[in-house]
Amino acid sequence: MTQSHFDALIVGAGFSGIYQLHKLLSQGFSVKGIDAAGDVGGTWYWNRYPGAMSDTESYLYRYSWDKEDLVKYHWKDHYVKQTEVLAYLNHIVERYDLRKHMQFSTELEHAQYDEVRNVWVVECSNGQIYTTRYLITALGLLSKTNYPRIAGIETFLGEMYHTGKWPGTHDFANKRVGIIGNGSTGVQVMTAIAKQVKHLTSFQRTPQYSVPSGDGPVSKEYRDSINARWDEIWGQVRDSNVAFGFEESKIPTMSVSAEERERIFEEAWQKGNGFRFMFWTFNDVTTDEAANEEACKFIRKKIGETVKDPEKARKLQPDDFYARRPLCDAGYYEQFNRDNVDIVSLRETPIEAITETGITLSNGTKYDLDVLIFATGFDAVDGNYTRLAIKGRDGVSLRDHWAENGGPTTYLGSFVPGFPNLFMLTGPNSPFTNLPPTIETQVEFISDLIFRAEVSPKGSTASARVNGEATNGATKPSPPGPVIEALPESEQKWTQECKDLCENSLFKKTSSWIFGANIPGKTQTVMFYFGGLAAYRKVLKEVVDGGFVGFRDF
Ligand code: FAD
Ligand code: NA7
Repeated sequence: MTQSHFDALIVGAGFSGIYQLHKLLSQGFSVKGIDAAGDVGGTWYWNRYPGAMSDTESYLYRYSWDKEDLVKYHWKDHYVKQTEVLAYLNHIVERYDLRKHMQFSTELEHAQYDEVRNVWVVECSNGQIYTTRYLITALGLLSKTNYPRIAGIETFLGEMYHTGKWPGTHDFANKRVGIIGNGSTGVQVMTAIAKQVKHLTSFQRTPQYSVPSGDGPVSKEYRDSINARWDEIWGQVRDSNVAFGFEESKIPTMSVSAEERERIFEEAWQKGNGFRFMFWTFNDVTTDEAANEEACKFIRKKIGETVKDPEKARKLQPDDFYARRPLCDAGYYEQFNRDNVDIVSLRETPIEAITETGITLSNGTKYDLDVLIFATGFDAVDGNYTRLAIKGRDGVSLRDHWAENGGPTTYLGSFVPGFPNLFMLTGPNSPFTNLPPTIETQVEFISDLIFRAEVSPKGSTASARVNGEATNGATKPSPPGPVIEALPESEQKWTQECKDLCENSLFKKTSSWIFGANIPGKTQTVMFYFGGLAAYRKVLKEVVDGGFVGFRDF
C-alpha cells in the first residue's frame, strides 16, 4: 500500500520545495513532495516561453549550499535561460536522489488541520489523501497565472498562449502575433520572437523602464574568478539588501554633480542588470521623487536614442515612477526599429474586444492575428493560497483570515496564527530580493524550527535523526506532538513592520503586482518585507537566539 502519512508534506517542486525536501530528508524525517506540474522546476517548468531567462546573474541564481557542485556545475552566459535552470534543478534532484520522494500531477486542493490528531489532512486533485504533521507550502509567489478580463477573449480562433503556462512547442514563423503585456515577461518574449514572426504588435497599457541585461557568454577567467570566491560571494549576498551580488549604493542622487550622475547611470547601463541600475547607482532612487526622476530621464533619453521612429519612441516612453520590479533586456527597444514590429498604446486606444480573428480597438481599428500571447503576469504572492481551501483551527480558512486582516498577513513571511504546523516558503511579507538566497534562509529556519520541536530539547544543539528515529537518544514525541504556531501579536507586529518599511517607497505609489494592483478587485496592500535580506536574517537570528520568540511555547 502506498504510504500516505509523512512527517512533512511539501507542496511545490521548484527552488523552494526541492531544497526543503532535501533538507528535511537529510535530517531524517519522512517527507513527501508533491506538485501539480508534471515534473520538477516550478517557475521553470511552466514558463517555457521564448526568451524566458533569469534576470539574476547566473552565478547567483542557484543554491549556495553544495560547494562542490558550485564549482563543478558550469554556466555559460551571464544569465541562465529557462532550459538551463530547469536542467540545473533536475540535476540537483538527481544528485540527491530526490525524485523517489516526489509525486507529480498532484495538486493540493483542500487542507484541513485536525486539532485532535495534530495533523494536516490534505486532499489532492487525483483523489490522493495525505496526512502530515508539517504542511510546508512552496507554491510560488509568481505562479498563479492572470488572464485579463477582456470582452470576447474566449472567441479567438487563432492560437492563444499565456507565458506562465507555455506548452512545449510553438512555431511562429510567418504568423501575425499580438502580445498583451510588456512587463519582464512580455519584454523577454518580444525580444526573442521579433525576428521570427511575420508581424508583431505589442498592445501596451503602461510603458516600462528597461535597461540592458548585459548578457553574453562568460569567459573561463570570469568563471574561475567566481569559483575562487564562493564563500566571499555568498557572504556578501547574505549581507546585502536585494541579494543581487553588488554593494547597494550609499550615495544620494543629488549629492553628486549632474555630470557625475550621468557617469554613474551610464556605467550601470553599460554593466547591465535592472536591480544594479536601481540600487547600485544611488541609494534613493526608489524613495525620493527627484532622485527617481533623474533615473527616469536617463532611461527615457536612451529610449529616444534607440528607437528611430519618433511615434513608436513616444509610445514607449514611460511617465510614471521608475518603481516596479526593475526590468532588463537583451535588446527590447531595438526591436521596434524593425518594420515588422509595431506598438499600440492602450492608454490612447483601449481594446474594445477580442474577436474570432484578432483585436478591435476602441477607435474601430482591427488587428488580424494568427497568435495572441498573454504576458499578463500573475495573481502574485497570495493568489496561489486564496484559491485553495486551507483550513486551520476551528475550520477557519486562510482566505477568510486574510480577508479579515485586509490582506495576506504572516509572521516572518511563513507563519500564520491559527494555522499550526503550516509553513509557507516565500509567503506574504517575505523579503523582496533575488529569491534563491531568501528561499534558502527560510528553508533553513523552518528546518531548524522543526528539528528543535521534534528532536532537540529547548536550548540544545540539533542533531541528526535517521529514518524518523532520533540518533541522540531523544525519543520521537508521542502524539499529538509539537504544535508550532505563531502568536497573533507576532503576525500583527511583522505586518506593521512591513508596512512601515515601505512607507516612503515609490514602489507603493506605482501600480504593479508587488502590491496586488494588477488584479481587478484584489486588495492592494503590502505583500513584501522591504528591509532587505541582511536585516531579515538578523531578525531570524534574534528569533532563534531568543528561543524561537514569537511562537506559542512548544
Ligand atoms: P515556483 O518555482 O513558482 O514553484 C511553485 C510550484 O508549486 C509550481 O511548480 C506549482 O505547480 C506548484 N503548486 C502551486 N500550487 C500548488 C498546489 N495547490 N498543489 C500542488 N502544487 C502546487 N526570481 C529571481 O530571484 N530571479 C530571477 O531572475 C527570476 N526570474 C523569473 C522569471 C520568470 C518568468 C518568473 C515567472 C519568475 C522569476 N523569478 C525570478 C521568480 C521565481 O518564481 C523564483 O526565483 C523561484 O523560481 C521560485 O521558486 P519556488 O519554488 O518558490 O516557486
Ligand atoms: P507583470 O510584470 O505583472 O506584467 C504584466 C503585463 O501585462 C503588464 O504590462 C500589464 O500592464 C499587462 N496587463 C495586465 N492586464 C492587462 C489588461 N487587462 N490589458 C492590458 N494589459 C494588461 O507580469 P510579468 O509576467 O511580466 O512579470 C511578473 C514577474 O515575473 C516579474 O516581475 C519577474 O519577477 C518575473 P500594466 O503595467 O498593468 O498596465
